[in-house]
Amino acid sequence: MAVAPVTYGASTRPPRGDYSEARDDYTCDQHWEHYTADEHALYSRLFARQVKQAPGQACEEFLDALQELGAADHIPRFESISESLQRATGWEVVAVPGLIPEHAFFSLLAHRRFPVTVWVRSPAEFDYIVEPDVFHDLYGHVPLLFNPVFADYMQAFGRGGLKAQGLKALEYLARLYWYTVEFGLITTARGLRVYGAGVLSSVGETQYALTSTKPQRLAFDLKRVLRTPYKIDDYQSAYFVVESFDQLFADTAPDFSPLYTEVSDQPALPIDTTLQGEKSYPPNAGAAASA
Ligand code: HBI
Ligand code: FE
Repeated sequence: MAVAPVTYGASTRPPRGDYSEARDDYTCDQHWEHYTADEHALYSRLFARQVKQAPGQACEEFLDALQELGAADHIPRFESISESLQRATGWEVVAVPGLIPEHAFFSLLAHRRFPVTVWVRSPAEFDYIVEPDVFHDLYGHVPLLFNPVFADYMQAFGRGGLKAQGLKALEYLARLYWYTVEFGLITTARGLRVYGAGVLSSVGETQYALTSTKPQRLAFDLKRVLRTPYKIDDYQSAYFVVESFDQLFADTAPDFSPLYTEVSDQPALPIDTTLQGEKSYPPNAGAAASA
């Protein structure tokens, strides 16, 4: 199936992956038997490295769900994850060849179907990869789908995406996705923790997001997020911090249409400065955020 370039983040690029077998909804078969021993080993090394740094950095809700991904010594079968995920929150993991067009992506989310890329990054991309591969999607995104509130947020996001397309407001909604689902932080009694998949699945950014003095960490404010562009090929200059997933869900539950109208007339806001009156959070103390 010919696939139009997909805007992912701020740029479009021809999609990577084999779309020839993709169905109309862009899902495909995982073909678990096609993975090589080297691919299982690479996934396993990525998993072992990230899970080692997760305690004290990833949020509790993520840590609680990690074991649901099954054994870490091979790439899991998506249908086995879907069995436990269905029981937990009614979501399922579906295989896709790679990045898929926005409409297909949002439609899957709106039906509690999370698209997971089937291919594995190359060894050369061990530390950094531009597009989501099976590790980023499974390790970064799937555990939080076991959390009922976050699972509801993701479905609402899918529905909101379909609506935003109709309102030509996708670029705003992509910012919300970026600053929450991909790069979101959450404040806890023991300091800041990560919930964003792009940070959780990155070797260096978790530490940077929590302890570096460079980026700013702003209290989540929906309008600020919708007006703040992001960078896709470097660590973030700004992270947004929620107090809870309940707050994230509540703050983004209302209809966005009037907001889109309002922000479309306003200039983008700077990513690397804290504006007058904005609440920001200090970095976690100490190099290794205590567990
Ligand atoms: N496709 N497979 C896949 N995964 C994504 O995260 C994804 C996508 N297509 C579009 C898209 N994300 C963006 O539009 C969202 O990040 C907003
Ligand atoms: Fe992602």
